[in-house]
Amino acid sequence: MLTQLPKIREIQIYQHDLPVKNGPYTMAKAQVWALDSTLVRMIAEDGTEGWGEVCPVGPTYAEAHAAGARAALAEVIPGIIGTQPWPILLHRAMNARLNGHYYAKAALDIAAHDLLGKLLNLRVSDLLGGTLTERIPSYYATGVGEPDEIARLAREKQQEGYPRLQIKVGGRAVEIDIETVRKVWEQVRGSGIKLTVDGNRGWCTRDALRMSRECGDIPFIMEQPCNSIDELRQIRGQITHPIYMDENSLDLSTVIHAVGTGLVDGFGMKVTRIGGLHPMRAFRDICDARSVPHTSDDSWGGDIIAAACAHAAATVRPELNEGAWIAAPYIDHHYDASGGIEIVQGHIQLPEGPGLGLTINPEQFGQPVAVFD
Ligand code: 0XW
Ligand code: MG
Repeated sequence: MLTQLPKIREIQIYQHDLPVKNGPYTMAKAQVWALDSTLVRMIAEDGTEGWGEVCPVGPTYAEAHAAGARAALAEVIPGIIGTQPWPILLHRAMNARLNGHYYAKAALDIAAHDLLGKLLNLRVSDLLGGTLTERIPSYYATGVGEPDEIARLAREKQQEGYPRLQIKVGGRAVEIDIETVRKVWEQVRGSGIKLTVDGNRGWCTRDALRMSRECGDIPFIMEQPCNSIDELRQIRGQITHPIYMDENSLDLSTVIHAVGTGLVDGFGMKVTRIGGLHPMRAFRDICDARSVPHTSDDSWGGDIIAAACAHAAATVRPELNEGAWIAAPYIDHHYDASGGIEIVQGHIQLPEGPGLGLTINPEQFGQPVAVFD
């Protein structure tokens, strides 16, 4: 007799504020002081529960915002009550009620993976195909800042053990960005640290070309320098620096096109933007097939997002693994008081327990903003 999974009985939505420690956090087109996170608690017929989260880093970073996530969740959740928490069934049921809005659906996808792992006594990384590492590389992302200060921070983070640095640029004169990158390089050159310069869509093609020409001796990766795919294509043949796509990689179809046409050399991928861990697995395998490096992170979020990113990143072929950025250094509390996800010497230890490996007490979030059963 094969085991049938218990069905999803109830889903609760919570709202939770995450103030930015030592804020604001500044990017080319966004400055944030506090983030509005949305949590979902998925409870099965037998009382087992899974947690999911989505936390856009403000309303201008991506085509996503906190109130939009909650509205989309209210639209899809009635369609998944009574479904078994298998990812394929879940995504079918969600897509039958709402087109797109992947970032909102991702919260339910993450909760279903957590629940599934708890029901089967397996870690999420194993559900995703198998765990390749217990110690996941992370990276430090500076905000846009004053050149000497960013250079000092870069040195400090390199010495702390981070294997990779992401320098934020854009939203100001490109001369200051160039000065920043040159000063960072003076501090970390020879250390072996990987370097990315992230424009967060903030440069015009002229500025991206200038940065590449004036820093031709510095081996950085240029991440999402301009706003659109067409602009990336326009600079692609004119620069020698590798290009990674982040914000433009909105769905698997775009990823297939970008990989298939050789438009970019890698991705900064966000688990929620692509729709959760199930599509993330497909994304990982597309990249694996063409040896395309990528991150496995998100734009912001607490322990739930951090754990989801860590589990996804633990399954990536090591040569292609650009690591998992998590927001923990900017958040002053954990959802799981004793087993929260932390960065130690630039790396994240994969949690040991089933599912995401977190223990979460819902009382800390107050009353749910919506309950569906
Ligand atoms: C560095 N991140 C992963 C965090 C911020 O949300 C922006 C993002 C990125 O790479 O663009
Ligand atoms: Mg980025």
